[in-house]
Amino acid sequence: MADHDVVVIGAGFAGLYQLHALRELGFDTVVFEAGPEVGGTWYWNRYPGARCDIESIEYSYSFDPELEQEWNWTERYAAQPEILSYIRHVADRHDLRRDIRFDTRITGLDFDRDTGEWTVVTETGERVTTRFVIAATGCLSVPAKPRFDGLADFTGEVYWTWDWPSEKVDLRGKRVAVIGTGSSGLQTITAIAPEVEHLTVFQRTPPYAVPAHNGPIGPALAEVKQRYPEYREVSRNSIGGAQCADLELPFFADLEPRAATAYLDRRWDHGGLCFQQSFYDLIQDPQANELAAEYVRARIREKVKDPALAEKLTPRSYPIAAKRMCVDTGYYEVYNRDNVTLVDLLEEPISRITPRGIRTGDTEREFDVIVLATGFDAMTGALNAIDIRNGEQSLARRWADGPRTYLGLMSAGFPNLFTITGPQSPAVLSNMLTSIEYHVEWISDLLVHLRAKGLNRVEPDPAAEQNWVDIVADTADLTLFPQAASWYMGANIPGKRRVFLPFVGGVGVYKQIGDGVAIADYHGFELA
Ligand code: NA7
Repeated sequence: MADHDVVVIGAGFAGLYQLHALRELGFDTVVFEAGPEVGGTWYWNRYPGARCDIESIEYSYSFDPELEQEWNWTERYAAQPEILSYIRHVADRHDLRRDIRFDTRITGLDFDRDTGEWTVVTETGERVTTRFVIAATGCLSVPAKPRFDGLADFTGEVYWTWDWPSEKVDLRGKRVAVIGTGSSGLQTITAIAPEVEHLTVFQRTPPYAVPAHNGPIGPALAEVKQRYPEYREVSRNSIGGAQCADLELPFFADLEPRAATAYLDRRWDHGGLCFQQSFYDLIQDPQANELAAEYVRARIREKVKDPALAEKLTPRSYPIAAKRMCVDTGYYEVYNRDNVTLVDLLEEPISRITPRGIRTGDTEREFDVIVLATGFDAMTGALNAIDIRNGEQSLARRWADGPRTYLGLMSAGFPNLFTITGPQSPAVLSNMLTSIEYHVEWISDLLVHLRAKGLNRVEPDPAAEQNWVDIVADTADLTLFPQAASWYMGANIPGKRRVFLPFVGGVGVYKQIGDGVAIADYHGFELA
């Protein structure tokens, strides 16, 4: 008999809700968490300025109506400390910590076909058996760690945004370099520019950033609290798992040019990632996309006083939204400061890091601090970091040419192993909270179904899995996403096979498919 019914890996938003849900359903469940505290992404990514790019009203659990009512977000977009307090509050409120083993990294999973049990192996070699494993390991939890020659010889301080120290880092009076201009880099740059002596930003690819228009949350929260159930229902059936207030979603071809620009104005004024939903087909129609891209480029020229600098900050090499867009709180304005310099790595690539600073070509710039904001091995990184085996084969090997899943939930040949917001589900293209809750509830329902039928094994039928792999690839090919070298494509990791990782169809469509599969007696899954 196995030690547990279910082992959950990770105590972030996904793992915590999965623990709570299964405990309520009477499953003996234990969570293993590598870190010393709950929070996952929001525990580790505590760099200055770290903030969610989904609105607080949406970036929260919906499963607990009392929690919805009692928690008061202070800002329209919550900062990392507030999100972490929220997660801690949820852990306390539901007494979750007693079933979480902290500081315990899982390094191996092995399925025994004879016993039908998984053996879970920890970093220290401890072995635990379980009937089911649920990987709540996060989509952006394993850092990319690009190689910079000489980094180990740098005599100043080095910080990675994903592993920022818990104690305050004093950057006042220091010469600071930031490498990377994705969301993490942008937020760090915006936060630290006013306090450092000099900031030098090393940019490889300029992002498209839209303003957050962040501020106190105001009466919006109280208003939504009065109709949270209906509000959440709309989000669950939307494209991105979040709403853009009452803004409509027109097809670009239906709009006169002036009307199209008016939509972009409205979205820009509203703020945030809703900008990429200015048109229903913004990521499909090249003309729609170019109009939106050109709109952002014009705004950059307005914000940055030096035209040559504005041009360097202007993205031109890929469609807007084909890489994750950034939501900024004064990013471009930072470059009007006297203490900020931009180094365009396309003109002068980094040749090495020296003991005193960073060398590009013949130029060596000296720094006291280097901050690396260089991204993550997205979606598959955390799963491939665990040696997952089914007796004969490893999951990493099976996924060498790209992930193979059915609905992003399970992989054929690896029974009783689920992934929450796994590759080939909407995940990173959506409000993660909406997608997490859907998966947690879908998996919980399936475990209840198995228990009720006296069954103990589930895995995808290989044909259903192949069909899903094809659907994910074919739908991505209908969009402009594959035109960017993004982490959605695995392009930021040397040697990683370039396939589009998330499902582009939207959370509403995905929910219809997932619900339909469940209603049809888990069609495409083999239950035994
Ligand atoms: P991102 O979005 O992957 O950004 C990483 C940045 O680091 C990006 O600008 C990269 O440039 C840059 N980078 C990566 N490797 C290098 C090297 N070797 N040299 C120079 N520059 C490099 O990660 P974030 O952490 O900012 O954001 C991740 C998600 O977190 C975000 O989308 C939100 O969902 C929250 P590149 O574009 O590859 O040229």
